[in-house]
Parts: sequence; structure tokens; C-alpha cells
Amino acid sequence: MNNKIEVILNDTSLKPELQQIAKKVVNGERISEEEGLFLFDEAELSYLGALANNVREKKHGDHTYFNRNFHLEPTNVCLYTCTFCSYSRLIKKREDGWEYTMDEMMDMIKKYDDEPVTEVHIVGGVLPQYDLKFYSELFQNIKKHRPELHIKALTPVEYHYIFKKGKVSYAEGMKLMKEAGLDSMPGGGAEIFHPEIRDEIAGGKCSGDEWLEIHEEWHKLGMRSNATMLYGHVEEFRHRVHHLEELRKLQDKTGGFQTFIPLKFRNKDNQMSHVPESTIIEDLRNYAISRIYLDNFDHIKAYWPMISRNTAQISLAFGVDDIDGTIDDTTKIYAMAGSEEQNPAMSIEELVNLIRRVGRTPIERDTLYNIITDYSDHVFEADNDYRGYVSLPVVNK
Ligand code: V47
Ligand code: SF4
Repeated sequence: MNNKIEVILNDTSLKPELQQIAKKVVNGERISEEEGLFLFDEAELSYLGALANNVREKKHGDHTYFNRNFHLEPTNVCLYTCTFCSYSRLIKKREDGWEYTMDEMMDMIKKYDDEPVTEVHIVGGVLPQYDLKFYSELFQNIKKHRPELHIKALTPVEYHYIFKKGKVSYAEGMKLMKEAGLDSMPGGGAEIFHPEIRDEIAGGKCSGDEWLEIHEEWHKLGMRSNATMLYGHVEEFRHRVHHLEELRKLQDKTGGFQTFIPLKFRNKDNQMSHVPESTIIEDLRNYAISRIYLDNFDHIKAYWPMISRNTAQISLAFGVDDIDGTIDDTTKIYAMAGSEEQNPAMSIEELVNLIRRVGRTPIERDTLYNIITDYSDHVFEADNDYRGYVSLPVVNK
């Protein structure tokens, strides 16, 4: 057992509830909703970091995953008016946005023909022309052009809309999407499930229950998906615990989730710009509690464009084992919301070095976590240049 855990287990000054939770986590037992809330209310960062890291290393050791992906956003105009989203305001000034046609979307896919990318992540606003027929054809066209490219696309927000419009049930709709070539579903649109908050920040789009139902139908087809939580705005800790509990329950039922991605609310250019953003300490506490709570999720991901490369590095000591990928987000969903990067993109070498510098092992994966390359002993030409990344002292875990 590592030192930090021993210190916690023997710390008699800790509140008894925290001692009890620590014992459970170290023994691989599940914590309750009340205990989850207690952690949010009471636990210090160092305590949470030690426990979350214990869970992370039992599951993955030092392995830290990333993939080669790119993002495609059909439109940044949206019918809905989520108060945290910088897309929603564009419906009034539609000419300032973009609405790509099928040909334009396929041209963007083809730009990556000579790149060894393994995944395209498609997500964007909701508009009537992007309907069941459009997305079915888009998936079919992508598969016709590049069959091995994994399509991770759309969220229950889009699916709820296009299935309703196309008069098909969730079960039928998801089956049609699978037949068209959809490989997996990203975690977006989850926001906060609890209606007290969801109605305020994301009124009108699919409810928390509907979000969960659509993922359940997808999992029933034997397929995988991710989940997110948009935190650090007007929600309270109890709403976060409710959100995590709903995910944990569905995962017990289906086992279809791969990765949980906490998304830090960013306040640029949206209707909630007056709401202050969470601190880095709160972000790390949130990663750690997510890791501890979601004992049945394999992976916790830090989406690096939203929290900065440095915070992504630090998060690897607070339960995170995945930092998404190269991304190459030439369009703007995150830049518009105030992310750290205007056109987020990282090369494989940058990703590998970022992970190595905090003493972890970089593993390139595909979307389903099959290992593509273990970078433990890989030497880049740049390792020999003046930057000497790998010879820098690693940050103490
Ligand atoms: O659902 C919108 C969020 C999500 C803001 O599955 C905002 O691998 C912060 O889900 N501040 C879409 N967040 C992105 C998403 C995602 C990202 C990376 C990887 C994966 C995956 C999924 O972005 C939306 C919403 O929750 N979002 N506006 C904002 N101002
Ligand atoms: Fe539309 Fe999604 Fe933005 Fe809500 S979060 S306004 S559904 S793009």
C-alpha cells in the first residue's frame, strides 16, 4: 500500500466518516449517496487525491490513454437556448454561424485521408435540416469512404429531436443509426440530470431520464458510449451526486459506458457569463470524487482543451486516466465557450510528452480502448533536441 493511503488510514484526526469512506474505497467497496455528498461537502483535496489515485492505479496502474481523433461540427446554430452555451445565441443572428452541407462535411472528412486518425467525433447544434435522413446518409457516406474510421457521433439531444421528427421510437432510431454506421455515442448533452437545474439551464431539450433512456437503448444493441456532467455553475453538490448516482445505476444495468468526462463550465459569451467559473481545486476535487463514486466506470477523462494542458497533467494524480486525443478542433464549440485553446490540437509527440512528464505511461488507444501503441520506450526524434522532454524530472505523484 502506498504511503499516502497509509497516512490517511492511520490519521486519527480525520472525521470518522472520512476514515470509514477511506476504508471502503481501499477495500474496493462502493460508497453511498450520503457518503458521496459528504466528500463534496467536507473532504480536502489531498485526501481525495490519495483515494482517487488508489482507485485509478488499481484499475490502470500508470497507463494514461489518448487517441488520434478529430472533431466535426455540422452547425453552430441551435434551436435550443441552453443558458451555458455560446451556440444558442446565434439562432437570432443565423448569418454569423455555419451550416455545412453534406458535401462540405464529406470534404472535411476527406481532408484527413492521409492522416492516421482512428475516430471522428461529430457534435453540434440542433436544426431541422439535420434530420434522421441527413445523419443516416452522413454516416453511410463516411463508412463508404473510410470504413475503418470510428464514428462517435451525436448525443441524446440530437437523437431525441430527430427521432421525434422522424416518428420513430428510441429503440428503432438507435437501430437505424447502428445500421447506418454509427459506432459509439459521445457523452454530451447530459449537463445536470436533476430537473431543478436542467429546466433552468437546458429547458426544452431532452430530459435527464430521456438522456439515460437513449443510452440504455444503445447499450442494449451491444454498443458503447460515454457520459459527461457539466458542473460548476448553478448546481449544488447534491445535484452532482444525483447525476453520478443515475449514471452508476444505469451502468450496473447495462455496462455500456466506457468513460466519464466531467466538463467544467466556462463562462465566455453565453447567458451565464456572470456566473464565476470553478477553481482548479474544485475541478480536481470533482475529478477525484467522480473516480471514487463511479466504481463501475473503467475510465475518467479530462478534456484538455477545456481545463488547460497543465491542469490535465495534474488531473492524472486525481483519478483521471484518459486525456482525450489530438482533437484538431478546427471548428469552435469550445473556443467559443472560453476554453483555454482557440483551435485545440495536440500532436502525438506533445500528448506523449505531456503524460510522461508527470511520470505516467502514454498509451495510444482506439475509441474502444484497444491498445494501438504503448509509448513506454518510444523515442521521438525531438527527444534528442534541446527540449529534452524525457530527461526532465517528473512531477512527484
Ligand atoms: O453537452 C457546452 C458542453 C458538451 C459549455 O464523449 C460546455 O469523448 C463547458 O460532450 N462550458 C459537448 N462545457 C462536449 C462533449 C464531449 C467533449 C469531449 C469528449 C466527449 C466524449 C464529449 O459541451 C455539451 C455541454 O455539456 N458545453 N457549453 C460551456 N460553456
Ligand atoms: Fe444547442 Fe447543445 Fe448548445 Fe444546448 S448545449 S444550445 S442543445 S448546442
